[in-house]
Amino acid sequence: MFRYLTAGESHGPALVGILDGIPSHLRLDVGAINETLARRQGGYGRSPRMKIERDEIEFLAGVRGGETLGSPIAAAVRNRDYLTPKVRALMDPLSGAGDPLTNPRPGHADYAGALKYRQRDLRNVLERASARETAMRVCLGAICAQFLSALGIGTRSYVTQIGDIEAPELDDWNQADVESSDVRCPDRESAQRMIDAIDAAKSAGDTLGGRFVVRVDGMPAGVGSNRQPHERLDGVLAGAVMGMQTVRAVEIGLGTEVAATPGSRAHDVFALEQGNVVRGSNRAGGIEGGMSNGEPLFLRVSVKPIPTLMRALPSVDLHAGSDAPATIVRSDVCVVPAAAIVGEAMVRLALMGPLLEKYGGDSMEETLDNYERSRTAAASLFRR
Ligand code: EPS
Repeated sequence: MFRYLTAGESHGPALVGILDGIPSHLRLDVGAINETLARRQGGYGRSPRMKIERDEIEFLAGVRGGETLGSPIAAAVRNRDYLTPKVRALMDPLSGAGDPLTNPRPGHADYAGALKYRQRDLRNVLERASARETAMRVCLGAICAQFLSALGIGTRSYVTQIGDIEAPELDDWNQADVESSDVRCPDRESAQRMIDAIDAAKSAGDTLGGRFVVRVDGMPAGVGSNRQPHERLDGVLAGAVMGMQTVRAVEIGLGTEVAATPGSRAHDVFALEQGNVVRGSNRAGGIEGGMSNGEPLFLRVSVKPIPTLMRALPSVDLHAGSDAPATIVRSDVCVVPAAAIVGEAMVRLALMGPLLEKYGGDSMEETLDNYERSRTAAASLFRR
């Protein structure tokens, strides 16, 4: 069974993660993992914290000589901020202490978490709710990317909207244009308008949400299942992506547009091209009946503006029992470009279970043998 866990406070010593179920003999490219971590740290509108951190993976278990052993993989990403005496005094696991944070931010985990864990200091909630935790998801997702790549599966994303600035939505795009954009948007004109919008929000003490899309190429047909609700690939993907901080909606293929689209224009017709079955479009986003259908997977993800506003929203001081503005902590203006990288990671992590369930294998050799056999059998199923 494939599974993963993360732990770590935003200003604690480190983020750690465990990946269980990755077959043995997967050769790991550490440079590529660190590159992915750096991509998440970029993006216009991030907090000054990003100048402090330089995220790098440290393997603690499950890897030897650059290859997975088949045992659980444990990894860490250290928090450099923790090395400053002030942060250490606040967060040291044994002696950490400081004035409590008492004014919850509307839209944040602060208040609900305080009630749930009986915490009178909101810091004890916000440390784990922080987007910092996504660094470890990206780290684990980058390991999974190398497994997926061995199966010919690639995942990429771009930003289609920041605030009310929308870029044209493309089915496919040149990833180099995304990587060279500070807002991860390949349309230069829209990208500039997004940057201007972030600047304006920053001056106003406000924050901005937005939207990004994720595309998965090389996805074989028949992954996921129509047997049970929890096995449906669309549900598995949407659940994983909704599990990100800030995400409020996940759409697949046509998404919410499907409600207003008649059946004659909502589906992907079949045709034959030189004897092969082809589809006229990909409105289903690569998933029919909860199973991948061999077309690229296509997800659209909407994220909210983050709840820490420099012009603080009205709140209350829970200790004093009086009206007070929400707590202000060092924060981002817009996290959408970084969220797109986290979205890629969540999709990678979410695909691992269904893929390993279908192809199995304790070593990469075994998994790839099963994969090849399955693909060959599928290709010849209707051949005459
Ligand atoms: C975050 C607040 C900021 C961000 C942080 C998410 O952190 P700090 O309070 O230390 O300035 O920088 O994001 C990260 C540290 C990261 O690695 O993405 C928040 O409150 O969610």
